[in-house]
Amino acid sequence: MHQPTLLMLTVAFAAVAVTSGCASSDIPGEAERAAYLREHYAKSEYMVPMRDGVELFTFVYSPKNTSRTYPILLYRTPYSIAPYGPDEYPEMLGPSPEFDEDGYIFAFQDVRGKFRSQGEFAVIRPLYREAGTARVDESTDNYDTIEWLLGNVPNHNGRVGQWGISYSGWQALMGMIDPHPALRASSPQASPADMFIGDDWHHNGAFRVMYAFSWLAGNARRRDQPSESRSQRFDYGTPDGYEFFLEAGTAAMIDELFFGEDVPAWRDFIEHPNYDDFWQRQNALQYLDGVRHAVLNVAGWFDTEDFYGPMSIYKTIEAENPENRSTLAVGPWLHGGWRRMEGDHLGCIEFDSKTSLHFQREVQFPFFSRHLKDKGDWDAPEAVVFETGTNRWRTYDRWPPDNVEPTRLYLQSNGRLSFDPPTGQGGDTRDSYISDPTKPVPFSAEIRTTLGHLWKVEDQRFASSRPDVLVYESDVLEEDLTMAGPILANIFVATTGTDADWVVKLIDVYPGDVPNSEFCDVPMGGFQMHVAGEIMRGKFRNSFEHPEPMVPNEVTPIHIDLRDRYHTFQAGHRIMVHVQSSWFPAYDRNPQTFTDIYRARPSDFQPATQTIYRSAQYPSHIVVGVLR
Ligand code: PG9
Repeated sequence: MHQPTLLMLTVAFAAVAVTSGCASSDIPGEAERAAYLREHYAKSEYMVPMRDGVELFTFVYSPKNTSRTYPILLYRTPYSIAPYGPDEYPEMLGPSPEFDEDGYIFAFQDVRGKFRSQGEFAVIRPLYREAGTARVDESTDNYDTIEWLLGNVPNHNGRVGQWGISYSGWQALMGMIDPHPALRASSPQASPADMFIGDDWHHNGAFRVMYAFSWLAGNARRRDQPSESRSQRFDYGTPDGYEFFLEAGTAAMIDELFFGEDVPAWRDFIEHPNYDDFWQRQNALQYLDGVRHAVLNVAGWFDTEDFYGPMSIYKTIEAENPENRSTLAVGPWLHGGWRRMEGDHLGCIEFDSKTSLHFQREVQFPFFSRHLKDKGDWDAPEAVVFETGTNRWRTYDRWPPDNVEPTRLYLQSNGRLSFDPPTGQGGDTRDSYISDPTKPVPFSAEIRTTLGHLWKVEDQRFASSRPDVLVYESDVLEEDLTMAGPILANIFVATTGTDADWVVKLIDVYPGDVPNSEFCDVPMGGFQMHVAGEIMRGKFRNSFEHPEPMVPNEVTPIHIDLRDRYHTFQAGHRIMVHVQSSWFPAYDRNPQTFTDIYRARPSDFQPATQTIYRSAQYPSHIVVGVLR
């Protein structure tokens, strides 16, 4: 998330209008919103000293009404706490407008090494006790900041809350490790947890080259000194990212062509192609065994950057701290969409209500009010989850819910998908395609240079007609089928190469007579909604630390966690599965020759024949949790 204070403001103040019963013509504009905050909040700026002497630039907005005390709500970001200047106000201070109206002391901080703060920035800095470096990290910076705020900002009530989305959500997560005792409520939202396994940089070891490239170009350039200015937009010289990344080649070639000394963090990818110490030290999950205070974990079903993070953080807190009552909230949102969109649709897919407003008012605001102000009747639900397909909110006292039955969906002959296991034996009980690294399967039908947020809600018909994508489809469902919890793909494959990527997508196929959506001009009859999908890099199938070649033409089981979902395939719909061996340039290309992919030579990139088995002996299938 970039520019937290400027995010989603149209939506937010539409919400104010709704709360206060204003007609839509009364919705205030940006200037009015900032004027409201200027009238009610005083802005101060500080250089807050950390234990190593480095000072972090911090704004504090305090209510002018000092007749009562307020909790402090902290937000720390690498994306700038603009607007800078003592008289410049943003359009919103809290996670939603309710906070601004209710009164909090809002503290915003540029993290170490970013914008006006001193020090050096490290991308997802590991805890110092692991890195063996200076005795500071983002956890100690959180602690020191809270300590300083409590000692220097007047009129607080002694309680602190912290929230943030994505990188700032990860900052909130770092605040939860060895937390300051005044920290009473944390809401890490779309926080990454492990950058090799499932978040921004890699999924199961496959490199998210397009995203990593744009993020590092924009956020990780070397700087000479603190400054308010941002990096210039990278000029791709073409609107077509598919062509750009095909021509740019491997990570090592990208380094040579575009980054070099200017973006040192890019070298980390090249130096650490496997799940070595460098990546393991960044895995936040290993530090979550001391979380005693209240936590609200937030995720979006359609988040293409950090979905693994919040789900695994929630599950780890549950497992490691059984007495902790943390809440999981998951809605039908893209990355951070609960703050910057109303949440009534994504692309063509409609959700029938303003799901973000529901979350903001019924979950997030009561959570902080209860823990920071002892106000309201918030009784922490375990899980507040939105069921896509039927479009309703549900609460559960555990996630995944109890009453799910693991059920297998098998790949069958003639592109069929069924709940019955295959019976076929022998030679023709398999399907093959040629995967050619010079013509990888695009991740999107759109021509674009950056990944964007909507590719996982895009109609998948563009992919199902390719010869290098296998398609399996169920009969028309006679009744609704609800899946809740993890989805796993267990496929039996063979390749003629020595490495290969395996992508499995689970898709909801709409009936032919579905009316079109007012939100897009895609014909909705036959729409292929991407429900879940993941990639597994073949060489990591047994170990992320110690890659192994695939043995040419040997039948090999591949297990892919497609992550949790809560979706109803409605009667009249069909279930579909796609299998393919590239997803470009969302993921870099596998040369299909076992090698260090970041330094692969052009001659390593070879077409391969990929085979998927669907026999009694090798019954490739997807396991879903069917809700009873
Ligand atoms: N997903 C982004 C990110 C998080 C952590 C590291 C790098 C990038 C973000 O939106 O902040």
